[in-house]
Amino acid sequence: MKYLLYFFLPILLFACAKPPVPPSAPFGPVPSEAQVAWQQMEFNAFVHFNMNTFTNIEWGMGSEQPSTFNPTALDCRQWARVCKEAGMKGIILTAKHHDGFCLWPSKYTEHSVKNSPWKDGKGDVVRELSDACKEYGLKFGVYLSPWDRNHADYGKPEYLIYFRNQLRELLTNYGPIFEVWFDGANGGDGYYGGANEKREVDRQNYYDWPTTYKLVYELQPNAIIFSDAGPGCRWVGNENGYANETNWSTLRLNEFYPGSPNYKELTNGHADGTAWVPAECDVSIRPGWYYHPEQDTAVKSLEKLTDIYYNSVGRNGLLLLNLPVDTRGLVHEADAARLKELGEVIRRDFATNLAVGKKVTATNERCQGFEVKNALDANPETYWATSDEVKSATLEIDFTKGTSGKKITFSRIVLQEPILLGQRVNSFRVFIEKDGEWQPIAEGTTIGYKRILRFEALEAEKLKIEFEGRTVLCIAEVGVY
Ligand code: FUL
Ligand code: CA
Repeated sequence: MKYLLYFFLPILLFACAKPPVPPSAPFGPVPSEAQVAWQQMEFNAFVHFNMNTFTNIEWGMGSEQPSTFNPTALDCRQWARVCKEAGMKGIILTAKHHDGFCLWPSKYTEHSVKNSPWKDGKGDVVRELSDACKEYGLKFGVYLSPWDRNHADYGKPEYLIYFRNQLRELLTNYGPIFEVWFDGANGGDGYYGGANEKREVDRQNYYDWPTTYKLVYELQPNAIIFSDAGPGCRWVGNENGYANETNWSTLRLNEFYPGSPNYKELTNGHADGTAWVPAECDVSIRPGWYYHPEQDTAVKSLEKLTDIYYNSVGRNGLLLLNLPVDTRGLVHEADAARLKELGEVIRRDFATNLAVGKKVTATNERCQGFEVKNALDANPETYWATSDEVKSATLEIDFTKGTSGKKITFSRIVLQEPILLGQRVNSFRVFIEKDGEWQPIAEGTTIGYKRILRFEALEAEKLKIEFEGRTVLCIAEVGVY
Protein backbone atom coordinates (compact mmCIF):
# COMPACT_ATOMS: atom_id res chain seq x y z
CA MET A 1 0.00 0.00 0.00
CA LYS A 2 2.73 2.35 1.12
CA TYR A 3 4.63 1.61 -2.07
CA LEU A 4 1.63 2.35 -4.21
CA LEU A 5 1.35 5.75 -2.60
CA TYR A 6 5.03 6.44 -3.24
CA PHE A 7 4.39 5.59 -6.86
CA PHE A 8 1.26 7.73 -7.38
CA LEU A 9 1.98 10.74 -5.21
CA PRO A 10 4.50 12.41 -7.54
CA ILE A 11 2.10 11.92 -10.46
CA LEU A 12 -0.77 13.43 -8.49
CA LEU A 13 1.35 16.35 -7.38
CA PHE A 14 2.70 16.89 -10.85
CA ALA A 15 -0.79 16.96 -12.39
CA CYS A 16 -1.82 19.98 -10.34
CA ALA A 17 1.52 21.68 -9.85
CA LYS A 18 2.03 22.88 -13.39
CA PRO A 19 2.63 26.61 -13.54
CA PRO A 20 -0.35 28.62 -14.80
CA VAL A 21 -0.41 28.86 -18.58
CA PRO A 22 -2.84 30.88 -20.68
CA PRO A 23 -5.92 28.68 -21.06
CA SER A 24 -6.07 29.10 -24.82
CA ALA A 25 -5.02 31.48 -27.51
CA PRO A 26 -6.97 34.74 -27.46
CA PHE A 27 -10.21 34.29 -29.36
CA GLY A 28 -10.90 36.62 -32.27
CA PRO A 29 -9.94 40.30 -32.12
CA VAL A 30 -8.71 41.53 -28.74
CA PRO A 31 -8.46 45.04 -27.25
CA SER A 32 -5.26 47.04 -26.90
CA GLU A 33 -4.13 47.90 -23.37
CA ALA A 34 -5.44 51.44 -24.00
CA GLN A 35 -8.85 50.06 -24.97
CA VAL A 36 -8.98 47.98 -21.79
CA ALA A 37 -8.08 51.04 -19.68
CA TRP A 38 -10.75 53.02 -21.54
CA GLN A 39 -13.43 50.38 -20.95
CA GLN A 40 -12.59 50.26 -17.25
CA MET A 41 -13.48 53.96 -16.99
CA GLU A 42 -17.13 52.90 -17.50
CA PHE A 43 -18.77 56.28 -16.87
CA ASN A 44 -17.57 59.58 -18.36
CA ALA A 45 -18.88 63.08 -18.93
CA PHE A 46 -19.43 64.85 -22.19
CA VAL A 47 -19.60 68.64 -21.95
CA HIS A 48 -21.36 70.60 -24.67
CA PHE A 49 -20.44 74.21 -24.05
CA ASN A 50 -19.56 76.62 -26.82
CA MET A 51 -21.05 79.34 -29.02
CA ASN A 52 -24.42 77.55 -29.12
CA THR A 53 -24.72 78.02 -25.36
CA PHE A 54 -24.98 81.77 -25.94
CA THR A 55 -27.16 81.70 -29.06
CA ASN A 56 -29.49 79.15 -27.44
CA ILE A 57 -29.48 76.77 -30.41
CA GLU A 58 -28.12 73.28 -31.12
CA TRP A 59 -26.28 73.89 -34.39
CA GLY A 60 -24.84 77.32 -35.24
CA MET A 61 -24.34 78.35 -38.88
CA GLY A 62 -20.78 79.56 -38.43
CA SER A 63 -21.66 83.24 -38.90
CA GLU A 64 -21.86 83.95 -35.15
CA GLN A 65 -19.76 86.76 -33.72
CA PRO A 66 -16.99 85.87 -31.25
CA SER A 67 -18.30 88.77 -29.12
CA THR A 68 -21.33 86.61 -28.33
CA PHE A 69 -19.22 84.17 -26.31
CA ASN A 70 -19.14 85.58 -22.80
CA PRO A 71 -19.58 83.31 -19.78
CA THR A 72 -20.02 85.34 -16.61
CA ALA A 73 -18.68 82.90 -14.00
CA LEU A 74 -16.91 80.10 -15.84
CA ASP A 75 -15.48 77.56 -13.40
CA CYS A 76 -14.12 74.32 -14.87
CA ARG A 77 -13.18 73.15 -11.39
CA GLN A 78 -16.89 73.07 -10.55
CA TRP A 79 -17.51 70.83 -13.60
CA ALA A 80 -14.72 68.51 -12.52
CA ARG A 81 -15.95 68.39 -8.92
CA VAL A 82 -19.48 67.51 -9.99
CA CYS A 83 -18.22 64.76 -12.32
CA LYS A 84 -15.86 63.34 -9.75
CA GLU A 85 -18.61 63.16 -7.14
CA ALA A 86 -20.83 61.30 -9.58
CA GLY A 87 -18.14 58.65 -10.00
CA MET A 88 -17.17 59.65 -13.53
CA LYS A 89 -13.59 59.05 -14.64
CA GLY A 90 -13.11 61.52 -17.49
CA ILE A 91 -14.52 64.57 -19.32
CA ILE A 92 -14.72 65.19 -23.08
CA LEU A 93 -15.16 68.82 -24.14
CA THR A 94 -16.59 70.26 -27.39
CA ALA A 95 -13.44 72.23 -28.21
CA LYS A 96 -15.00 73.03 -31.60
CA HIS A 97 -18.55 72.21 -32.68
CA HIS A 98 -20.03 72.39 -36.19
CA ASP A 99 -20.16 76.23 -36.11
CA GLY A 100 -16.36 76.32 -35.96
CA PHE A 101 -15.88 78.49 -32.85
CA CYS A 102 -12.81 77.39 -30.90
CA LEU A 103 -12.70 77.26 -27.11
CA TRP A 104 -8.92 77.63 -27.27
CA PRO A 105 -6.93 80.48 -28.87
CA SER A 106 -6.02 78.59 -32.04
CA LYS A 107 -3.23 80.12 -34.13
CA TYR A 108 -5.07 79.17 -37.30
CA THR A 109 -8.33 81.13 -37.01
CA GLU A 110 -9.78 84.35 -35.67
CA HIS A 111 -12.98 82.50 -34.81
CA SER A 112 -12.11 81.70 -31.23
CA VAL A 113 -12.11 82.78 -27.59
CA LYS A 114 -9.21 85.10 -28.32
CA ASN A 115 -11.64 87.52 -29.99
CA SER A 116 -14.32 87.23 -27.33
CA PRO A 117 -14.90 89.56 -24.38
CA TRP A 118 -14.38 86.64 -21.96
CA LYS A 119 -11.20 87.38 -19.97
CA ASP A 120 -10.45 90.10 -22.53
CA GLY A 121 -9.61 87.49 -25.09
CA LYS A 122 -6.92 85.97 -22.86
CA GLY A 123 -8.96 82.94 -21.81
CA ASP A 124 -8.62 79.30 -22.86
CA VAL A 125 -11.40 76.91 -21.84
CA VAL A 126 -9.43 73.87 -23.02
CA ARG A 127 -6.56 74.88 -20.71
CA GLU A 128 -8.87 75.51 -17.74
CA LEU A 129 -10.69 72.21 -18.11
CA SER A 130 -7.57 70.13 -18.75
CA ASP A 131 -6.01 71.68 -15.60
CA ALA A 132 -9.15 71.03 -13.56
CA CYS A 133 -9.22 67.41 -14.72
CA LYS A 134 -5.63 66.95 -13.60
CA GLU A 135 -6.43 68.46 -10.23
CA TYR A 136 -9.41 66.14 -9.72
CA GLY A 137 -7.77 63.00 -11.08
CA LEU A 138 -9.98 62.84 -14.16
CA LYS A 139 -8.88 62.05 -17.70
CA PHE A 140 -9.44 64.67 -20.38
CA GLY A 141 -10.68 64.28 -23.95
CA VAL A 142 -11.60 66.54 -26.87
CA TYR A 143 -14.41 66.75 -29.40
CA LEU A 144 -13.21 68.41 -32.61
CA SER A 145 -15.99 68.66 -35.17
CA PRO A 146 -14.80 67.59 -38.64
CA TRP A 147 -17.60 69.72 -40.09
CA ASP A 148 -16.83 73.44 -39.85
CA ARG A 149 -19.56 75.83 -40.98
CA ASN A 150 -17.38 78.87 -40.37
CA HIS A 151 -14.31 77.98 -42.39
CA ALA A 152 -14.04 79.31 -45.94
CA ASP A 153 -12.18 76.20 -47.14
CA TYR A 154 -14.59 73.61 -45.81
CA GLY A 155 -15.18 71.02 -48.53
CA LYS A 156 -11.83 71.72 -50.23
CA PRO A 157 -8.56 69.83 -49.64
CA GLU A 158 -7.11 72.93 -47.88
CA TYR A 159 -9.53 72.52 -45.02
CA LEU A 160 -7.91 69.24 -44.05
CA ILE A 161 -4.64 71.06 -43.40
CA TYR A 162 -6.51 73.46 -41.12
CA PHE A 163 -8.35 70.60 -39.39
CA ARG A 164 -5.13 68.71 -38.72
CA ASN A 165 -3.34 71.85 -37.53
CA GLN A 166 -6.06 72.31 -34.97
CA LEU A 167 -5.82 68.70 -33.93
CA ARG A 168 -2.08 69.13 -33.52
CA GLU A 169 -2.65 72.10 -31.18
CA LEU A 170 -5.14 70.19 -29.06
CA LEU A 171 -3.05 67.04 -28.88
CA THR A 172 0.21 68.82 -28.14
CA ASN A 173 -0.53 71.62 -25.70
CA TYR A 174 -2.85 70.17 -23.09
CA GLY A 175 -1.22 67.04 -21.68
CA PRO A 176 -2.54 63.50 -22.09
CA ILE A 177 -5.75 63.17 -24.11
CA PHE A 178 -7.62 59.93 -23.46
CA GLU A 179 -10.21 60.23 -26.22
CA VAL A 180 -10.61 62.17 -29.46
CA TRP A 181 -14.22 62.49 -30.59
CA PHE A 182 -15.05 62.80 -34.31
CA ASP A 183 -18.71 63.43 -35.02
CA GLY A 184 -20.51 61.80 -37.91
CA ALA A 185 -22.54 64.94 -38.82
CA ASN A 186 -20.81 66.29 -41.90
CA GLY A 187 -21.60 68.74 -44.66
CA GLY A 188 -24.60 70.89 -45.49
CA ASP A 189 -25.53 74.57 -45.21
CA GLY A 190 -23.13 76.99 -43.67
CA TYR A 191 -21.60 80.43 -43.57
CA TYR A 192 -18.24 79.18 -44.94
CA GLY A 193 -16.39 82.47 -44.70
CA GLY A 194 -19.31 84.40 -46.20
CA ALA A 195 -20.17 82.08 -49.09
CA ASN A 196 -23.42 81.10 -47.35
CA GLU A 197 -24.06 77.98 -49.34
CA LYS A 198 -24.60 74.26 -49.12
CA ARG A 199 -21.47 72.13 -49.25
CA GLU A 200 -21.85 68.38 -49.42
CA VAL A 201 -18.77 66.22 -48.92
CA ASP A 202 -18.02 62.62 -49.79
CA ARG A 203 -18.08 61.41 -46.19
CA GLN A 204 -16.18 58.26 -46.92
CA ASN A 205 -13.25 59.83 -48.77
CA TYR A 206 -13.09 63.59 -48.25
CA TYR A 207 -11.42 63.54 -44.84
CA ASP A 208 -8.74 60.94 -45.64
CA TRP A 209 -9.27 59.56 -42.15
CA PRO A 210 -6.26 57.19 -42.10
CA THR A 211 -3.89 60.18 -42.28
CA THR A 212 -5.70 61.92 -39.43
CA TYR A 213 -5.72 58.76 -37.30
CA LYS A 214 -1.99 58.45 -37.85
CA LEU A 215 -1.48 61.98 -36.59
CA VAL A 216 -3.55 61.26 -33.47
CA TYR A 217 -1.52 58.15 -32.63
CA GLU A 218 1.73 59.97 -33.30
CA LEU A 219 0.87 62.74 -30.85
CA GLN A 220 -1.14 60.72 -28.32
CA PRO A 221 -0.34 57.00 -28.69
CA ASN A 222 -2.85 56.01 -25.99
CA ALA A 223 -5.78 58.07 -27.24
CA ILE A 224 -8.99 56.27 -28.11
CA ILE A 225 -10.46 57.56 -31.36
CA PHE A 226 -14.25 57.71 -31.32
CA SER A 227 -16.33 57.77 -34.47
CA ASP A 228 -19.10 55.76 -36.08
CA ALA A 229 -16.28 53.61 -37.32
CA GLY A 230 -13.90 53.68 -34.37
CA PRO A 231 -11.15 52.63 -34.63
CA GLY A 232 -10.76 53.06 -30.83
CA CYS A 233 -14.42 52.91 -29.86
CA ARG A 234 -17.67 53.12 -31.79
CA TRP A 235 -20.88 55.10 -31.55
CA VAL A 236 -23.62 52.84 -30.20
CA GLY A 237 -25.92 53.87 -33.06
CA ASN A 238 -28.41 55.94 -31.03
CA GLU A 239 -28.31 59.01 -28.81
CA ASN A 240 -30.48 57.71 -26.00
CA GLY A 241 -27.79 55.96 -23.97
CA TYR A 242 -28.92 52.36 -24.51
CA ALA A 243 -26.82 49.51 -25.80
CA ASN A 244 -28.56 46.34 -26.96
CA GLU A 245 -28.85 43.22 -24.87
CA THR A 246 -26.54 41.61 -27.40
CA ASN A 247 -23.49 43.83 -27.63
CA TRP A 248 -20.34 42.52 -29.30
CA SER A 249 -17.23 44.66 -28.85
CA THR A 250 -16.12 43.49 -32.28
CA LEU A 251 -17.05 45.04 -35.61
CA ARG A 252 -16.48 44.44 -39.34
CA LEU A 253 -14.67 47.74 -39.37
CA ASN A 254 -14.17 48.11 -43.11
CA GLU A 255 -17.95 48.35 -43.61
CA PHE A 256 -18.12 51.72 -41.77
CA TYR A 257 -16.92 55.32 -41.90
CA PRO A 258 -17.96 58.41 -39.90
CA GLY A 259 -21.48 59.20 -41.02
CA SER A 260 -22.07 55.87 -42.79
CA PRO A 261 -25.71 54.93 -43.41
CA ASN A 262 -25.56 51.41 -41.90
CA TYR A 263 -25.09 52.86 -38.40
CA LYS A 264 -27.96 50.83 -36.91
CA GLU A 265 -25.66 47.80 -36.94
CA LEU A 266 -23.40 49.63 -34.49
CA THR A 267 -25.84 48.95 -31.66
CA ASN A 268 -25.13 45.19 -31.63
CA GLY A 269 -21.67 45.15 -33.16
CA HIS A 270 -20.77 42.01 -35.12
CA ALA A 271 -20.10 38.59 -33.60
CA ASP A 272 -17.73 37.97 -36.52
CA GLY A 273 -16.12 41.41 -36.31
CA THR A 274 -12.62 41.91 -37.62
CA ALA A 275 -11.51 44.45 -35.00
CA TRP A 276 -12.09 45.30 -31.35
CA VAL A 277 -14.24 48.46 -31.39
CA PRO A 278 -16.32 48.65 -28.19
CA ALA A 279 -19.51 50.69 -27.91
CA GLU A 280 -19.78 54.13 -26.33
CA CYS A 281 -23.29 55.27 -25.36
CA ASP A 282 -23.64 59.06 -25.59
CA VAL A 283 -26.73 60.74 -24.21
CA SER A 284 -27.56 64.11 -22.69
CA ILE A 285 -28.85 64.66 -19.16
CA ARG A 286 -31.35 67.09 -20.77
CA PRO A 287 -33.26 66.95 -24.07
CA GLY A 288 -30.62 69.13 -25.78
CA TRP A 289 -26.87 68.72 -26.05
CA TYR A 290 -26.48 72.45 -25.37
CA TYR A 291 -27.89 74.52 -22.55
CA HIS A 292 -31.34 76.03 -23.04
CA PRO A 293 -32.86 77.81 -20.01
CA GLU A 294 -36.30 76.48 -20.89
CA GLN A 295 -34.94 72.96 -20.26
CA ASP A 296 -34.02 73.67 -16.63
CA THR A 297 -37.09 71.69 -15.64
CA ALA A 298 -36.41 68.89 -18.14
CA VAL A 299 -33.34 67.30 -16.52
CA LYS A 300 -33.77 63.52 -16.79
CA SER A 301 -35.17 61.84 -13.69
CA LEU A 302 -33.02 59.77 -11.38
CA GLU A 303 -35.00 56.72 -12.42
CA LYS A 304 -34.34 57.40 -16.11
CA LEU A 305 -30.62 57.99 -15.58
CA THR A 306 -30.33 54.85 -13.49
CA ASP A 307 -32.03 52.93 -16.27
CA ILE A 308 -29.57 54.41 -18.78
CA TYR A 309 -26.64 53.36 -16.57
CA TYR A 310 -27.87 49.77 -16.38
CA ASN A 311 -28.49 49.65 -20.12
CA SER A 312 -25.11 51.08 -21.10
CA VAL A 313 -22.47 50.12 -18.52
CA GLY A 314 -24.64 47.11 -17.68
CA ARG A 315 -24.62 46.00 -21.33
CA ASN A 316 -20.95 46.09 -22.15
CA GLY A 317 -20.92 49.78 -23.09
CA LEU A 318 -19.24 52.90 -21.78
CA LEU A 319 -21.64 55.63 -20.69
CA LEU A 320 -20.82 59.14 -21.92
CA LEU A 321 -23.34 61.38 -20.17
CA ASN A 322 -23.56 64.93 -21.50
CA LEU A 323 -23.77 68.00 -19.28
CA PRO A 324 -24.93 71.16 -21.06
CA VAL A 325 -22.91 73.80 -19.20
CA ASP A 326 -24.91 77.04 -18.88
CA THR A 327 -24.26 80.67 -19.91
CA ARG A 328 -22.57 81.37 -16.59
CA GLY A 329 -20.09 78.64 -17.43
CA LEU A 330 -21.35 76.31 -14.68
CA VAL A 331 -23.07 72.95 -14.50
CA HIS A 332 -26.56 74.09 -13.57
CA GLU A 333 -27.73 73.35 -10.00
CA ALA A 334 -30.48 71.03 -11.22
CA ASP A 335 -28.06 68.88 -13.22
CA ALA A 336 -25.46 68.90 -10.46
CA ALA A 337 -28.00 67.73 -7.88
CA ARG A 338 -29.25 64.93 -10.14
CA LEU A 339 -25.73 63.73 -10.86
CA LYS A 340 -24.95 63.60 -7.16
CA GLU A 341 -28.01 61.40 -6.64
CA LEU A 342 -27.00 59.16 -9.52
CA GLY A 343 -23.51 58.72 -8.09
CA GLU A 344 -25.02 57.75 -4.74
CA VAL A 345 -27.36 55.19 -6.32
CA ILE A 346 -24.49 53.56 -8.23
CA ARG A 347 -22.29 53.42 -5.14
CA ARG A 348 -25.13 52.04 -3.02
CA ASP A 349 -26.16 49.42 -5.60
CA PHE A 350 -22.67 47.94 -5.66
CA ALA A 351 -21.62 48.51 -2.05
CA THR A 352 -21.10 44.87 -0.99
CA ASN A 353 -20.32 41.91 -3.18
CA LEU A 354 -22.06 39.02 -1.43
CA ALA A 355 -20.34 36.39 -3.56
CA VAL A 356 -16.79 37.05 -2.35
CA GLY A 357 -15.46 34.16 -0.29
CA LYS A 358 -18.54 31.97 -0.80
CA LYS A 359 -18.33 28.29 -1.68
CA VAL A 360 -18.22 27.91 -5.47
CA THR A 361 -18.03 24.85 -7.72
CA ALA A 362 -18.09 24.33 -11.46
CA THR A 363 -18.89 21.48 -13.82
CA ASN A 364 -15.48 21.99 -15.38
CA GLU A 365 -12.35 23.87 -14.43
CA ARG A 366 -8.76 23.92 -15.48
CA CYS A 367 -6.19 22.92 -12.98
CA GLN A 368 -4.07 25.37 -11.12
CA GLY A 369 -4.41 29.07 -11.81
CA PHE A 370 -7.80 28.98 -13.51
CA GLU A 371 -10.06 27.47 -10.89
CA VAL A 372 -13.60 28.68 -10.53
CA LYS A 373 -12.75 30.47 -7.27
CA ASN A 374 -11.01 33.05 -9.47
CA ALA A 375 -14.45 34.22 -10.61
CA LEU A 376 -15.35 35.13 -7.03
CA ASP A 377 -12.26 36.98 -5.87
CA ALA A 378 -13.38 40.52 -6.82
CA ASN A 379 -10.29 40.79 -9.02
CA PRO A 380 -11.16 41.19 -12.72
CA GLU A 381 -7.65 40.14 -13.75
CA THR A 382 -7.96 36.56 -12.46
CA TYR A 383 -10.39 34.23 -14.15
CA TRP A 384 -11.97 30.81 -14.26
CA ALA A 385 -11.36 28.83 -17.44
CA THR A 386 -12.61 25.49 -18.73
CA SER A 387 -10.45 22.75 -20.24
CA ASP A 388 -9.64 22.58 -23.94
CA GLU A 389 -12.68 21.83 -26.09
CA VAL A 390 -15.10 22.64 -23.24
CA LYS A 391 -17.29 25.52 -24.39
CA SER A 392 -20.09 25.37 -21.88
CA ALA A 393 -20.05 24.97 -18.13
CA THR A 394 -22.06 25.77 -15.03
CA LEU A 395 -20.93 27.61 -11.97
CA GLU A 396 -22.70 27.16 -8.66
CA ILE A 397 -22.43 29.31 -5.55
CA ASP A 398 -23.62 28.08 -2.18
CA PHE A 399 -24.25 31.11 0.01
CA THR A 400 -24.91 28.98 3.04
CA LYS A 401 -21.30 27.80 3.05
CA GLY A 402 -18.04 29.71 3.30
CA THR A 403 -17.37 32.99 5.12
CA SER A 404 -20.36 33.80 7.41
CA GLY A 405 -22.57 31.56 5.27
CA LYS A 406 -26.33 32.03 5.16
CA LYS A 407 -29.01 32.60 2.56
CA ILE A 408 -28.84 36.01 0.95
CA THR A 409 -31.08 38.73 -0.41
CA PHE A 410 -29.77 40.33 -3.58
CA SER A 411 -30.91 42.40 -6.54
CA ARG A 412 -27.89 42.65 -8.88
CA ILE A 413 -25.59 40.19 -10.61
CA VAL A 414 -22.43 41.43 -12.35
CA LEU A 415 -20.73 39.21 -14.94
CA GLN A 416 -17.34 39.96 -16.52
CA GLU A 417 -15.15 38.31 -19.12
CA PRO A 418 -11.36 38.81 -19.20
CA ILE A 419 -11.53 40.80 -22.43
CA LEU A 420 -7.80 40.69 -23.09
CA LEU A 421 -8.58 37.16 -24.32
CA GLY A 422 -11.43 38.33 -26.56
CA GLN A 423 -15.20 38.13 -26.20
CA ARG A 424 -16.35 34.53 -25.87
CA VAL A 425 -19.71 34.12 -24.17
CA ASN A 426 -22.70 33.63 -26.48
CA SER A 427 -25.40 33.09 -23.91
CA PHE A 428 -26.07 32.38 -20.26
CA ARG A 429 -28.90 31.32 -17.93
CA VAL A 430 -29.26 32.13 -14.25
CA PHE A 431 -31.09 30.08 -11.59
CA ILE A 432 -31.55 30.36 -7.84
CA GLU A 433 -32.24 27.64 -5.35
CA LYS A 434 -34.80 28.40 -2.72
CA ASP A 435 -36.19 25.80 -0.36
CA GLY A 436 -34.49 23.09 -2.37
CA GLU A 437 -35.97 24.07 -5.77
CA TRP A 438 -34.08 25.56 -8.74
CA GLN A 439 -35.90 28.44 -10.41
CA PRO A 440 -34.78 30.32 -13.54
CA ILE A 441 -34.45 34.06 -12.90
CA ALA A 442 -32.70 35.46 -15.97
CA GLU A 443 -31.04 34.69 -19.25
CA GLY A 444 -28.95 36.67 -21.65
CA THR A 445 -26.64 36.65 -24.62
CA THR A 446 -23.33 38.53 -24.59
CA ILE A 447 -21.27 39.57 -21.55
CA GLY A 448 -17.99 41.17 -22.69
CA TYR A 449 -16.28 43.53 -20.26
CA LYS A 450 -19.36 43.79 -18.05
CA ARG A 451 -22.96 42.65 -17.94
CA ILE A 452 -25.23 43.70 -15.07
CA LEU A 453 -28.55 42.01 -14.32
CA ARG A 454 -31.09 43.86 -12.24
CA PHE A 455 -33.91 42.29 -10.19
CA GLU A 456 -36.40 43.09 -7.50
CA ALA A 457 -34.84 41.79 -4.26
CA LEU A 458 -34.58 37.98 -4.36
CA GLU A 459 -33.77 35.50 -1.62
CA ALA A 460 -31.53 32.54 -2.38
CA GLU A 461 -29.47 29.83 -0.78
CA LYS A 462 -27.71 28.93 -4.00
CA LEU A 463 -27.13 30.54 -7.38
CA LYS A 464 -26.29 28.70 -10.59
CA ILE A 465 -25.22 30.15 -13.94
CA GLU A 466 -24.92 28.14 -17.16
CA PHE A 467 -22.54 29.72 -19.65
CA GLU A 468 -22.17 28.92 -23.33
CA GLY A 469 -19.12 30.13 -25.13
CA ARG A 470 -17.79 30.16 -28.67
CA THR A 471 -14.59 28.53 -27.45
CA VAL A 472 -12.98 27.63 -24.10
CA LEU A 473 -14.88 29.62 -21.47
CA CYS A 474 -13.14 32.34 -19.47
CA ILE A 475 -15.05 34.17 -16.74
CA ALA A 476 -13.31 36.91 -14.76
CA GLU A 477 -15.98 37.79 -12.23
CA VAL A 478 -19.40 36.85 -10.94
CA GLY A 479 -20.50 39.48 -8.44
CA VAL A 480 -23.73 39.40 -6.43
CA TYR A 481 -25.06 42.54 -4.74
C1 FUL B 1 -24.20 64.87 -32.96
C2 FUL B 1 -24.03 66.37 -33.16
O1 FUL B 1 -24.57 66.81 -34.36
C3 FUL B 1 -24.68 66.97 -31.95
O2 FUL B 1 -24.75 68.38 -32.01
C4 FUL B 1 -23.89 66.53 -30.73
O3 FUL B 1 -22.59 67.06 -30.77
C5 FUL B 1 -23.84 65.00 -30.67
C6 FUL B 1 -23.00 64.47 -29.57
O4 FUL B 1 -23.40 64.46 -31.88
O5 FUL B 1 -23.92 64.13 -34.09
CA1 CA C 1 -11.43 37.29 -10.82
